Amino acid sequence: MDGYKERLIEVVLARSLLWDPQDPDYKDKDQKAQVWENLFKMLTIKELFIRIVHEMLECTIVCGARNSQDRHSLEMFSNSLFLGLQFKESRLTLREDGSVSKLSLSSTVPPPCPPAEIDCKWTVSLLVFDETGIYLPRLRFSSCFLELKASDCIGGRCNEQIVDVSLFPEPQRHLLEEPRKAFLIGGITYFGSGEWLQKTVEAKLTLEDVPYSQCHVYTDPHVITLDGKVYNIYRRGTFALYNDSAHNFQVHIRISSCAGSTADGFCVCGMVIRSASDVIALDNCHGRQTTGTVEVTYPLGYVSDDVKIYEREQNRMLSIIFANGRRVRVYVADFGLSLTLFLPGLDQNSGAGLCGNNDKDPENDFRTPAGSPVRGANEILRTLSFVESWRRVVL
Ligand SMILES: [Ca+2]
Repeated sequence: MDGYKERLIEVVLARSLLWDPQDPDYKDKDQKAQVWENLFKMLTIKELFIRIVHEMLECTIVCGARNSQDRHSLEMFSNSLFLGLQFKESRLTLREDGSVSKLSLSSTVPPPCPPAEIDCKWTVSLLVFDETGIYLPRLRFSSCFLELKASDCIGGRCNEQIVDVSLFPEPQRHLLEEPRKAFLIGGITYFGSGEWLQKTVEAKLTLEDVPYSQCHVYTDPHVITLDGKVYNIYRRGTFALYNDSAHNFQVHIRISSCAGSTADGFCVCGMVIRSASDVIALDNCHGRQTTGTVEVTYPLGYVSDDVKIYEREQNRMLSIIFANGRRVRVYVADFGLSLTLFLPGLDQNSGAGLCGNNDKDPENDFRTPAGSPVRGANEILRTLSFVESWRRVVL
């Protein structure tokens, strides 16, 4: 047995039998100490065995009466005590809405470093894998790297190192029906003259899906807002479909006469999406494209790697997917565009526009850009006022 484990056993013996901080009775250590003090007046330890297997320590004890060689107990076994680095939150549930959870890393034992060895430390690199071992990049940490120095440990206790962790949407994934399990693995590197055998520290994660909100604009054009309110747009012009300044995301649509129709009508002929510094325009408002097609351009001349555009059904179906989880799906019909805006749970209660305010309440969707409720003598006039309030350009 190496010297470090012998030192650990000395520490355990010095702490009487209250060695398991995970034990629910540990809070009553004062009371328990009193019980033991009284027992020790009558009892003595006949046999004591301490085993360390990997990072687990277990004790076996046989007690007997002080005044008798013959009277003794059966073998009693302690709970296992983990020796090493561990996360306080061994299980953590993360919701797919970007909310922040805390992970606390600490050591149950002091580092095997001489006090004068000031550079002695552990470093822990964090990675997350799903149940099949596939790396999950959509978990984000405030730091992917933790460092515990010997100076963080005083008197056998080590200060906690805390990291923030958030789960962000996976843009190309279908919605999950069940929470997904994952594993947070921290790879440990030890820098010191002593011995440290533990190679990893782990936490079990449950990843909870947060359903996307969807806003539909279809045919001539009917709208179903993010909160489910249904209305029609009977105006031409350019309108703010959705504006979320907090997340730097905007979608504008242009409504004109329906392509191929001699009758007056109202159809979406183009749209512009801005996400941070990326701008994507879809246009068939100027007659340059044949019926049933749309021109995709980048007004700033480029888009970043945060944007992916997929085309299906002979370019009739376009999916514009952003790394932050927002998506726009566009169907290019002969008359114009039908589209669906998908927003992750992260965006709830943020943003406004013709798609409403995304707060789960369809009754309050008709609000102006200033946030005031739209009023009207009847529902038709109220709808017109609401649509007009989000107009940006008159055609
Ligand atoms: Ca609402």
